[in-house]
Amino acid sequence: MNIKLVSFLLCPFVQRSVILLEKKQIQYQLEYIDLEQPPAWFRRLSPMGKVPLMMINGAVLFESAVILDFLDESFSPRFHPSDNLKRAQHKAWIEFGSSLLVAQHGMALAQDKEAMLEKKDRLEDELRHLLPPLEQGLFGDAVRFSLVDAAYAPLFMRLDLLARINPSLNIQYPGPVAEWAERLSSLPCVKESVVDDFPQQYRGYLEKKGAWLVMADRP
Ligand SMILES: N[C@@H](CCC(=O)N[C@@H](CS)C(=O)NCC(=O)O)C(=O)O
Repeated sequence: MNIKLVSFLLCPFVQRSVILLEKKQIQYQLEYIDLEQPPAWFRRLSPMGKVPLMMINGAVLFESAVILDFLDESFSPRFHPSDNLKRAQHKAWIEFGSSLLVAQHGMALAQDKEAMLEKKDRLEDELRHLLPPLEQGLFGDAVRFSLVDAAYAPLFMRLDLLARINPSLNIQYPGPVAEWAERLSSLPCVKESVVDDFPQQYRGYLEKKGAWLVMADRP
């Protein structure tokens, strides 16, 4: 199969696919585009104008959760549970993870301290929803990788980076969420899923957008 993934350098939704491609050791090409000035071919192929866009032998796929499903069904080993109900639960939590990514992005780009703190409080509340499934061992563990892992690792990577950029952020994770975040960040497929200078690129993006979290320490 000839697989090409179209990406924006910092996109967490694309990163989900990259994590799975790396985990399954699938050959692929990655093409970065400028989302602010997308090429005409991209606008033609991407109905919602969003990345990730995946081309498989010329056929087009979009939406990160759909791409994860396709890769999982097409290349072994399978990481989605074989049980129908558990698989549906995993898909539901991946959807929740997408809403957390949107919330994290909003917090990261907040233009003033008040807005940032308000978004941070909301995100912390939402993160607490992860406690019951984690305590029930629904998502897998150190030996069982899951697509939920691939879907959430980009979130925790960005939260970790933000906390390094501005230690006052100090996000409060419930214990099992903190353990999960740490486990995901140590996985080779996660480490290899971003460019080497990702922290600098991410910071540069936040600076360009005037995010309070990076501008706060400026005179
Ligand atoms: N629901 C989509 C979200 C993808 C998404 O929001 N991608 C962002 C980049 S990280 C994008 O392409 N934004 C361009 C736009 O909204 O115009 C998915 O899961 O793939």
